[in-house]
Amino acid sequence: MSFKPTILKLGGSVITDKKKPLTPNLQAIERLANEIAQAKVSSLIVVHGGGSFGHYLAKQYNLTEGYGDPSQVFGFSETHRAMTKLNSLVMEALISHRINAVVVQPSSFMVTKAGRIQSMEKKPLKRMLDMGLVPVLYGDVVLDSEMGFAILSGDQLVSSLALNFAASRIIMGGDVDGLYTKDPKVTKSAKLVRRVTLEELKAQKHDIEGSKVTDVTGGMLGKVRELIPAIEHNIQALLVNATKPQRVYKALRGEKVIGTILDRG
Ligand code: IP8
Repeated sequence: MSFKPTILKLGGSVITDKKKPLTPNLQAIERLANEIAQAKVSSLIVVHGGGSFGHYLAKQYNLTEGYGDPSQVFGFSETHRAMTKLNSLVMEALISHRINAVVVQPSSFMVTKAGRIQSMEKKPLKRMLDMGLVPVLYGDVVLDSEMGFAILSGDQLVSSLALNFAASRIIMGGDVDGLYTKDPKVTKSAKLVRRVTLEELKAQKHDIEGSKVTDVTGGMLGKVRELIPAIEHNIQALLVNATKPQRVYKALRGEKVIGTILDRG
């Protein structure tokens, strides 16, 4: 029996210290692994971001514009290696909580064209889900048919996986409670918006500025924009603050939780 999967994104800003290069937040990783285990979701795909691992190196080697000179090829290797290091910490935590997690490396089964996912091999992932495995993917450097290579954000992955595997819902665990009327890190009076419709999202009605720290894939603005195709297909997305204990757990359980729901309206 197969269920429609839930797609959970663990933001790089949650599982790493984004201000310190190559620094994981082990406490957060451990807590989130525990929340995922406790929630006992029947079908789940986990995607995590790059934080101070992938973004730091992608910026250092200027990888966002694609292949420019041979020195960047080593940058590809280093950036990918950094992501596998972060991923192995996430995997350790998930496995220690007896989650049937299995790594699926995006660069090995996906190709992009001008930075957008062009093709992917779907069969292994489909079979993993049928088997009750929890595929764990991450933002990665991937081969690109026009640019040589590209940075594939976890957010684009989430949206594409949701569409390709007919997800029941998307849960985005970030470092803010959701979307605000203004940037909450700058404006104290900013108010959390509990629900945003597709129309409002497209009109950019609320404050969804890009993040201020190193993020080569566009921060909050990039995140919500990427979700539009999935929301158009009636897949609801919920933004929650994964730095706060129990929010991801409640979201996975379908319980009432502080956050922003994005839906077709
Ligand atoms: O943190 C980016 O993934 P994101 C991954 O989900 C790299 O945007 C390699 C920078």
